[in-house]
Amino acid sequence: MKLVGSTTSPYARRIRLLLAGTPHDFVNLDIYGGDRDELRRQTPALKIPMLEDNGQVLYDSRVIARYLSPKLGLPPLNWDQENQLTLVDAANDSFVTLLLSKRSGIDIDQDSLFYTLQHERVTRTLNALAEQVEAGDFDHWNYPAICLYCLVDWIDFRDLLEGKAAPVLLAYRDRCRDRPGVVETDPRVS
Ligand SMILES: N[C@@H](CCC(=O)N[C@@H](CS)C(=O)NCC(=O)O)C(=O)O
Repeated sequence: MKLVGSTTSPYARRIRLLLAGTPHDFVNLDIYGGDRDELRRQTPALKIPMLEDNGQVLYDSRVIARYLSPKLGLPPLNWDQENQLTLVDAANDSFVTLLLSKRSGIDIDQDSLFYTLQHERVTRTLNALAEQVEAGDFDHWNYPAICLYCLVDWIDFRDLLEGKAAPVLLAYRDRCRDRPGVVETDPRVS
């Protein structure tokens, strides 16, 4: 099994955590720099993660997790867990958009429809996720919990985390420190 990703991608980290303890090759690409050609060879979507297993290629972390779950003996997600994943993905996608905009020299605090929508989405999704954390809905270390962990640790790593949800989410992140694979996949050290 070969996982193509990067050590900094929160989406690739989800799959690395899901695969903690399962033998696999991890290909670490610098997708915006020197490994762009390799990324082009791996996926026309030009996004990571990507998984290859016995000739089957899979794009998108959500699809990869669905493919891996039965192989790892995990139960399918219920509808509430699918919704948790959708909230995490919505926040993560908007944060990636904000970070790439910043790196492109765009003022992300400008009064424009596009950036107003991204800011509103990250605020509302993080608030909703923090409420669910407080209600105990992320207490079990399953795939949605892994994804929330990766989101929160990544937005902290990128200095993007602020607002009233931040203390609850950071406390959640800190409680997950001992989970399998978390230390080994820390983007600050790997
Ligand atoms: N929906 C995708 C999102 C993956 C994604 O956005 N990955 C980022 C890296 S963190 C990426 O490859 N970005 C490349 C780009 O946007 O050009 C998934 O869940 O796998």
